[in-house]
Amino acid sequence: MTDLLQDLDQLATPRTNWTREEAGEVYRAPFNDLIFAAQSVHRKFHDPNAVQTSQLLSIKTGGCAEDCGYCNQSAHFDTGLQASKLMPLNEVMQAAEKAKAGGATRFCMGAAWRELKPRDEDAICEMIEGVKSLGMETCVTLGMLEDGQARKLRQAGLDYYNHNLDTAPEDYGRVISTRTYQDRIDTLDRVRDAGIHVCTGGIVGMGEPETARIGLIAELANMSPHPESVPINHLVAVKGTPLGDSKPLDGIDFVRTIATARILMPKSMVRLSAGREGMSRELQALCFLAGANSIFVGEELLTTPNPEKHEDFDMFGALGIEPMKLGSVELSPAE
Ligand code: SAM
Ligand code: DTB
Ligand code: SF4
Repeated sequence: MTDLLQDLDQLATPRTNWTREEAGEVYRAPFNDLIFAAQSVHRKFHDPNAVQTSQLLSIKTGGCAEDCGYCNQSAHFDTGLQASKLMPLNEVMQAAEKAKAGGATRFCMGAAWRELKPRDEDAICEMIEGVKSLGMETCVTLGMLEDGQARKLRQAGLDYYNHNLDTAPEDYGRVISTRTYQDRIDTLDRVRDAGIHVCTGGIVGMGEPETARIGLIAELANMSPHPESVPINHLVAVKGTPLGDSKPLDGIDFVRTIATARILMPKSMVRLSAGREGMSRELQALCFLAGANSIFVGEELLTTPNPEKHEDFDMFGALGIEPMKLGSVELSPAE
């Protein structure tokens, strides 16, 4: 067993100084050692049989100015996706009420924007206030934020802001050219400074080298404090996007990515995010064993399919997993 995985008490002490070598040592450890360590660390901070459920809604679809190579909402690629205007408040509220009735505890509203424009701020704040009034946790993902905007969203009742690093810095230029890695970090700093919980993660299965998956997790784990919420997406490959022909990542490598995230960020919620539609129940079960403790529920992510609710509840039943209830997740920093 690698030395790093030996001392479980030490491993469970959050650190923000992970070297790439150490992160790689964890990722590449013998699979059984890795999973044992990840599950042991997981049990120190989380209920091993409880999974949090978030539901997404695309409040503004398509026509985006950015060129993210994985995304069917970019105006740079022809994927046949129909673009839409910002959704009216009453439709957002209907979707949020339905999500709450279905058991989701967090409602995450996503817009295909490069950045939040001042003209849309009030409409977004009304959506946040509305969802918050239902007693759900609120999350939005709206692209880059300027100084002051994060504070305004916080005042409206925003609990989480999602803004992903997507991949390791050295792999980033292959995927996106219209905004920099530093732009993303700057937005995350503004979110953190405004007292909003940070939700940031990335995408694997984009044809990246193993070192990029390790590098992504190390970058996330070296944020201080750790992000409260870490979505690990498997690419949903969409025809017409530059990455649309990517070969799916081997399942064992996907589980290694989740386990490494759990070990390097012991207290964070690790979300098994996009791409579950293409995964067996057995692969998802391994992800939960490796420390994933959150999923997106509902038959659609933003624009692509997600497993049906009954499939997820059947899976939870088979595994003896309880969905977390509203109010059971503490809103405190992860580190
Ligand atoms: N436009 C905003 C932005 O990119 O910051 C917010 C919405 S964007 C769809 C949110 C995140 O979804 C992206 O950062 C990316 O990590 C993830 N995502 C987008 N398309 C995806 C796909 N096809 N497969 C997996 N994840 C995807
Ligand atoms: C995240 O990390 N994954 C979600 C959420 N944050 C916004 C988005 C997944 C999008 C998958 C492709 C789609 O459905 O459009
Ligand atoms: Fe636009 Fe977000 Fe898609 Fe990038 S990921 S193209 S910013 S919607």
